[in-house]
Amino acid sequence: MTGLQTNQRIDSRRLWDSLMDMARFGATPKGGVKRLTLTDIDRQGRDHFRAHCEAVGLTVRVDAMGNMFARRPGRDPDRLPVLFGSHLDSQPTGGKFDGALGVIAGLEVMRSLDDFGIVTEAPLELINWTDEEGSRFGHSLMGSGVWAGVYTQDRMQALADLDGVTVGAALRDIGYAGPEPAAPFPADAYFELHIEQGPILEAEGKQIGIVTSAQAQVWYDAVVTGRDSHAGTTPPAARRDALVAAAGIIELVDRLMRARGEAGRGTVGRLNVMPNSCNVIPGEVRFSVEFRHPDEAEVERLAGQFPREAEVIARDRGVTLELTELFRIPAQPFDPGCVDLVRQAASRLGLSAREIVSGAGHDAVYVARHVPTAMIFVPCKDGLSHNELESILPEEAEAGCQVLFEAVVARANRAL
Ligand code: HGY
Ligand code: MN
Ligand code: MN
Repeated sequence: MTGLQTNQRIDSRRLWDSLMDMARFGATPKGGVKRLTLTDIDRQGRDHFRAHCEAVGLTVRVDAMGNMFARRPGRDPDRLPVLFGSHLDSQPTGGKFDGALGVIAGLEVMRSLDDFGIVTEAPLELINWTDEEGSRFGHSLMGSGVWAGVYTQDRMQALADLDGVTVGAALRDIGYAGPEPAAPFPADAYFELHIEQGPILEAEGKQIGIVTSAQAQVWYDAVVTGRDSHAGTTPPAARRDALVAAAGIIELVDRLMRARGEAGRGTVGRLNVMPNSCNVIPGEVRFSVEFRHPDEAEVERLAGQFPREAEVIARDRGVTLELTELFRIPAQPFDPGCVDLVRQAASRLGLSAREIVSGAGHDAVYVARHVPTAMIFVPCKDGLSHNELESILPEEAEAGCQVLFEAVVARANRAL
């Protein structure tokens, strides 16, 4: 059956119930989720996802980075698979829908294909990418980044959390260090449904975001080293206060962001003070820094300006700064053919839509280096995400899932 009549609708009630089901794993009192990657809670969510994939006959593979691939055979086994999915890991104070929407909607696509007795020409693979968020080990897009060959498996598996647990050990502990190498394999396309995580679609009353590209970003790990000393006895001239110096660098991040107007993005999200004692002048402060911008040239300029000016602040404060660039992601355009399938699906369904650039990073950004890729956005309330109050409406989940369904089926049944 080529293409899809729009009267074949996904089951929105089943979709919503499955989203609420997944939200039980790591549920927080404020209505969000804390499902940090490779924790036992993440394992429970993964096992739950695997069980529901296998319940509809999908074959689940796991690669060496814990990426999960749930495969549905196509009529023609020689055709390249159409991939779709997202991530099940969350921020520490995350929402129910960041990542989970794309994975659970993908499961709904598979279930609906069974309901309609559709066997697509190409095989399909639903994916759960490991550690998209980066909040536990300080490095986002980890699973898809190794799969795409952007990061080496060894370097990523050696990363440790604040308790010294490495990625490799955590993968083994939860039983998701898979036998398959985490490496790109030939595929026909990749689609990712995700909440916008920003205010644009809601403000404009649009139901679907046709994502044309994702903005550039650069992340750093910063360590400022001064000297621990007694808060009561150390006079100003003798102080080498790592926290005061860090405060100056954090203010610099904000200043460089604001100098770029509404499109500027600069954040220090994580900070650790040592020894973190009330009456000790901090000797060491470690913190994260990230900048983003739709114009890649701006990120390049920031990558030159920020280290230079941060070094001056450190020197003036008599401390040392060790700044490690963790990664730099160029702006990533998506595949026009796949983007057009999203546009056509939204139009066929009579959904209001607009093109949009993704402010957030997504696994799709790395998959796009190997596979024609597109993303579908739906609005979220107040544009809020990475917050336990993150919320969407059932009809918004339904609209996004229906567009995903149509784009995937159209691509998997296209004439080659
Ligand atoms: O950081 C990001 O852009 C993604 O939401 N993890
Ligand atoms: Mn996400
Ligand atoms: Mn996120």
